[in-house]
Amino acid sequence: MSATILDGKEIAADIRSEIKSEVEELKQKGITPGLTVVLVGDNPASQSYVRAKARACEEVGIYSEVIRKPSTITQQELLDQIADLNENPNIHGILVQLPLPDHISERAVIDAIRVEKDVDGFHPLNVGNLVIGNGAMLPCTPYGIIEMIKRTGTEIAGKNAVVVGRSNIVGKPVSMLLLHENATVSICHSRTRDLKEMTRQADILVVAAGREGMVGKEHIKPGAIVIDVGVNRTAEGKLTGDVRFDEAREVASYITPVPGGVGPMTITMLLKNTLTAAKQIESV
Ligand code: L34
Repeated sequence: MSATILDGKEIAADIRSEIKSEVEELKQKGITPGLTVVLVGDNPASQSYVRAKARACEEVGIYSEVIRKPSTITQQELLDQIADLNENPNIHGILVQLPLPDHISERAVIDAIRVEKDVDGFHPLNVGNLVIGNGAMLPCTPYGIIEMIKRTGTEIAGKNAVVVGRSNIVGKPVSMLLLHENATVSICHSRTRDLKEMTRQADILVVAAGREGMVGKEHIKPGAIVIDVGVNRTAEGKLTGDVRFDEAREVASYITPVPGGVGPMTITMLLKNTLTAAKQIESV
């Protein structure tokens, strides 16, 4: 069997065209959704993701601006910048691209973002609401992953879902979303004793460990849905996932490629969250 490839670009394009028409409706009511992305330092990967985010905003008619700050900025200066954006009536979404330089506390910065404008869904109140199932702003990558799984037409309820990785950005929140969809969820990590034994039980396998090629066909139950969240650069500068794609596709039923899988969905759900934030803040 050869898996069907879950084309993130194609699914993203469908969702973006829905977002675009909703943005047009809002504009007719005099509201233009606005997003500010704050980029600190000159990490090349961050620069490329931030450019892609700005381009995507433009594509759907969302106003966006990128504020670039040198890596020497102090934490207080960054907090002051966020305080300004919290008060700016034209800006409905604030995203501080991670990682931040070591001398700045990511937690302090995220906590400073007004919760209604936290389009990353990283603020503790949004995280808490996500756990409770209380209508939170969902973090973009996990939100995109659930959309991709749903679009396979597969019923998630009752399935075994295994998540490899326990980060605050992906592993933990996607586990919660899968739980809300009534999957039986296991979370694996670097201290898991027998990874293969766990992942081989997965009907839905989400790999977000950040280790190039760590999952191969021996980890995959035949017919599983495999979602690869890895974005690793090889020595030659090529982008690859955490899953060995060529062998995994022989076993899986559906699989996401890297690039062109989860990445474009992450950006699309950011657009969706910005639209949602604008509607909530403007009460429409
Ligand atoms: N605050 N920081 C904050 N929010 C986020 O949601 C992110 N993330 C992660 C890094 N830091 C963040 C992103 O945006 C990772 N990430 C991200 C976003 C988009 C893509 C990859 C990672 C993406 O579009 N990837 C393309 C390839 C891009 C390339 O060639 O470099 C893909 O097709 O996978």
